[in-house]
Amino acid sequence: GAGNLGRQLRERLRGRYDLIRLADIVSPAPARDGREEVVTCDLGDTAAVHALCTGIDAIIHLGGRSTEGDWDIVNRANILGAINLWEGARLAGVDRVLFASSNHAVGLYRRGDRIDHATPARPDGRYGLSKAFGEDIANLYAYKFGVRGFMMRIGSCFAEPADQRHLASWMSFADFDRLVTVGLTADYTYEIVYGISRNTRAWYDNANAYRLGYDPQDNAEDHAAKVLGKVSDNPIAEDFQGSVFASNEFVGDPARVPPFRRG
Ligand code: 15L
Repeated sequence: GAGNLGRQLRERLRGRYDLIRLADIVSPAPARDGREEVVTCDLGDTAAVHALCTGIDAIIHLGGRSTEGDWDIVNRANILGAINLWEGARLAGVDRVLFASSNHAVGLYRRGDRIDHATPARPDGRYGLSKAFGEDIANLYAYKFGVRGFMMRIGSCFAEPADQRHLASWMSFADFDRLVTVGLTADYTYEIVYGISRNTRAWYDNANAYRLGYDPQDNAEDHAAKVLGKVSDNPIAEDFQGSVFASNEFVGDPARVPPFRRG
């Protein structure tokens, strides 16, 4: 509820539901009316997370670590945090969990690869791996325990594209709202979709999101003039979709990372 995307969504969802409970490890801004509650909660605190899930129909899980981090940080926030959250959802009978997965769950595919919702994870770091774990725990809880899962592999959700890479990966805040609305209302059990706008240069085939009703209205291409040519001088970062998340600590042989092949 206090993070970049949570604050955006809070404004957009305001008044749409009987109750929106906003949680964060730091205090979210105070509740403004009878339809908001704010809770300060560490995702690693099992009892607190279970309590958070009670009396709620749908969880939008944007919490935890949102960039690369040491194992102990990623483990507590994103691995233990995911276990606590999905178990809390199961115990409380929550209908669905929408999860902010990330392009970094598949960040070691190349920028020339066109991947889709069925493409296996290829994490580009500890953070990306924790997002792949979130997708997998959601899969278990969806099929085995009936907690619907909507996995949004978010590209780059910012006010505007900031560099050339974002021409492929950007999602506007308005399209994020549209995607979340699909996740809150569509009929599904478990789905993976890409969290991007209708970008001309997208690396992702987002047909699965469109099938479920996502109709993005923005296109990063409208900002191309400002960001074309804004690239780094790091060849590994420029090679992989995950950019610096992929190149940081990379000591392997890029030639041994195969292109994506279907089937
Ligand atoms: C992410 O997963 C991060 O949370 C976000 O801050 C951006 O770095 C984004 O990926 C990206 O790849 O642009």
